Amino acid sequence: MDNKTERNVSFRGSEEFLDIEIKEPVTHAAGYLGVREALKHTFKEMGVLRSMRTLLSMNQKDGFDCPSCAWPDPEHPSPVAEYCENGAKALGDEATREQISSGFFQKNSVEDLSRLTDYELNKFGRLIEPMVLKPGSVHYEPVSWQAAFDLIASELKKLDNPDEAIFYTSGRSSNEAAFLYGMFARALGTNNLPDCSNMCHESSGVALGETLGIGKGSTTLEDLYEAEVILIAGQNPGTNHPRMLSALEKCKQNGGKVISINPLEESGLVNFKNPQHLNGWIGGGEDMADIHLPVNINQDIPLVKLILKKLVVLDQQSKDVFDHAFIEKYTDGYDALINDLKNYDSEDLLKQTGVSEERINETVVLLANKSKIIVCWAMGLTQHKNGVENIREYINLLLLKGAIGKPNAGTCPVRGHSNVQGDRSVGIQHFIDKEMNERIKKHLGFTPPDQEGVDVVGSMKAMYEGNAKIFMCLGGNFLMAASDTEYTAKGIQNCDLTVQISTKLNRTHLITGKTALILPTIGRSEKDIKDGKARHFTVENSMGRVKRSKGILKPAADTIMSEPEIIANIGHAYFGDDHPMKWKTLGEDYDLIRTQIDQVAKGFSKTKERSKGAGYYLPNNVRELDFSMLPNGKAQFSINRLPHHDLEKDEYMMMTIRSHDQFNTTIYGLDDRYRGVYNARRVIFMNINDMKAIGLNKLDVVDITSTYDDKVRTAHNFKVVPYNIPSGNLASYFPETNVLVPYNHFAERSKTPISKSIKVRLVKK
Ligand SMILES: Nc1nc2c(c(=O)[nH]1)N[C@H]1C(S)=C(S)[C@@H](COP(=O)(O)OP(=O)(O)OC[C@H]3O[C@@H](n4cnc5c(=O)[nH]c(N)nc54)[C@H](O)[C@@H]3O)O[C@H]1N2
Ligand SMILES: Nc1nc2c(c(=O)[nH]1)N[C@H]1C(S)=C(S)[C@@H](COP(=O)(O)OP(=O)(O)OC[C@H]3O[C@@H](n4cnc5c(=O)[nH]c(N)nc54)[C@H](O)[C@@H]3O)O[C@H]1N2
Ligand SMILES: [Mo]
Repeated sequence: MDNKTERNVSFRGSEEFLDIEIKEPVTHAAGYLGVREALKHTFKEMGVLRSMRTLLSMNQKDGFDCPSCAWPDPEHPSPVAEYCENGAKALGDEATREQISSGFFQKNSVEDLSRLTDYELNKFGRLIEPMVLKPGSVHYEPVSWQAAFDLIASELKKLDNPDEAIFYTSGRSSNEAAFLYGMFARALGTNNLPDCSNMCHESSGVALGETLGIGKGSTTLEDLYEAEVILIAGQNPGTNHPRMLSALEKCKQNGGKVISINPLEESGLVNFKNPQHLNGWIGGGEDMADIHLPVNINQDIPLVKLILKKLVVLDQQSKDVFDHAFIEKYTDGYDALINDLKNYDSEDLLKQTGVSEERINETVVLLANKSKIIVCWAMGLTQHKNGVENIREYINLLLLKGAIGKPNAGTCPVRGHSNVQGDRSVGIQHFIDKEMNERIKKHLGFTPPDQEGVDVVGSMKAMYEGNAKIFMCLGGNFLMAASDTEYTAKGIQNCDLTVQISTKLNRTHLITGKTALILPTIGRSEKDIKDGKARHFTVENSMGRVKRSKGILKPAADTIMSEPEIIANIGHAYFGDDHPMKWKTLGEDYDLIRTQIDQVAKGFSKTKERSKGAGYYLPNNVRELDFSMLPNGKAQFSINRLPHHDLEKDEYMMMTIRSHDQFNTTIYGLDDRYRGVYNARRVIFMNINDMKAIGLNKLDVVDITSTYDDKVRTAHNFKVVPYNIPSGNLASYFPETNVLVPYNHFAERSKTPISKSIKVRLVKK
């Protein structure tokens, strides 16, 4: 297939403006308005009765797991409604009645479609037929399932080396699909298994692994209820994990305190009106954050260091601020940490944080005599050059306070995609796990490769440099999610074949390899029927609990196929019947996959039985205070450097964040109700004094540029919105500003792109 195609497609989409409207930001999250908004959206997409029936099954014991975030379900879900506004939107988006038939692609070329916005692309509805885009063509055309599987197999067979194929996974796939996918890549002979967590919580995984011996959090949902202090750093639960607010509400009602550490005062952290209680509809709701620390972007390390220095002083006076018995018994590196803290000047640290000393002192007083402390975090900590160190610094605080491995205390990295943690647990990873490889050999009967594969950044580079020929994606929207959109687009276009297993249309279906396939699949909320019987699959939530999920809706069309079946068919087309993995049968009977997961994936056992009802927790060494896998068998204090950005005089530090109307690259709507922005996404939030200083007025139009390694990148046409954000900091929405994130700048060790600390300039138009 060397017929070179230069399709005239746009990786940027439309950069036009609509009629933007700006209002005051809303301080309280959820409540009546949240429910109304959720239902409005879902009713429109799905119809009223279908919506109500489906919402009542979401996150219930015999129902399906919400396709939105990974927040866990309570032991006893509310029988009326165990969902949130954004879960309802995610459902409406997946179960929409809009559909894309083959006639659609006859009418619309990929070139024309690529000029639309991501919002417009998503609105076309569900993909329902397998489609192929042939070399030289700009129109997808229908293809039979078998022809699609055979095409993939024959292209894979042409490769000189299995490492010329890359297999990406987004975190919505079930454990069963992810397991088959990971094992297919290994059976083929490659560990090229990048996944969305490389752009997400990889820094958390690395930091937690290094310090506590497991790349996952240690708290359970119930731990939050009676914590004395919960720190929420770099996370916006009101929008991204709304059901977490119910847990925070319980904590507050039990006398706990909440501290928010964030450049922005995000609405759910100011006040929460719980729609499950009457006072959430008519009353004032629950005030959330007792202390808000408006830290400058990427200045968490100086902030935590300053807090630690102040705690050290108090501990020297009373000897009971730190848990010395815990430190002695379970940790390594205490003296080095305390000595290192002496190297920093408190005034300098304070200046770097941008926070008032009064607020920091309040925080120190609050923390001094408490030990049931939980730190929750998300992308505000992970997506920086020092993402791993950010998290390790917060872990230092927990270790000093003995707030690890006890009830109501510990680490809580709040995961993104609803099954991103499960996908990793069952083998989606580019690095080598020797023990898992041994189990694969023993139980699956083939020898997996022992050479590390590529992660997301590695995949982008491999494609750009022409070292990858086939790029397959199990869900997601790689082009828009990855950094440096132009670089990524060129890489993808270098491939001979790109394959998307997807539910909805996105830009990665339009910017493709020479040949491209769309393989439409069923979503979380839909029934997966085989021989008249409905099948279920399993997922793992943010807190390590494995449970079943079973959709209840009729699938979007009878021409779509489940993810495990698609992968099994690809496996069969490539390996045939004569392979130790019985691909065809695995795709038919998921219990067989679950048996293999039990044999191969660490901690899984009797999943078939134990995943029923509330499911079961995977083992977690931190909960057992077992650090035997770490140096000296102890949890590790760490010494983390201060961040240095060396901003030029006209440079700002910009973070790319989510609006209230999106799920990652899926844009549900154009409003960000909590931040008061309506009908627009091309906006940049800026401090009013910074605007005055350079003569910018509200809604002036600017281009944003970033300069790294002498290369200037530009995002065109953004309207300036004055906002309560610390001076020198800016915020814009992802994915529109991903064009500015350089492909070769990422977190040390985790390689997570620096999406939250991009040095930029503004150019007035
Ligand atoms: N509705 C909805 N739900 C989602 C998603 C979605 O897009 N929509 N995405 C899912 C996914 S995959 C993920 S990973 C999560 C993401 O969940 P979040 O991490 O909450 O998402 P972001 O919008 O990236 O917000 C990051 C927060 O960190 C703050 N921040 C940025 N830089 C810094 C910093 O240097 N220090 C501190 N302390 N704070 C900082 C920002 O102001 C912002 O409030 O949500 C998941 N849930
Ligand atoms: N600048 C910047 N970039 C970022 C981030 C940021 O904060 N700033 N966040 C990063 C983070 S945290 C993440 S997790 C990544 C997200 O990266 P991805 O996971 O790649 O992106 P999504 O937008 O979640 O993928 C959406 C697509 O998934 C498909 N899909 C939805 N449901 C299903 C399903 O059930 N099965 C299948 N097969 N397909 C499905 C649909 O076709 C939909 O268009 O983006 C990262 N990129
Ligand atoms: Mo994520």
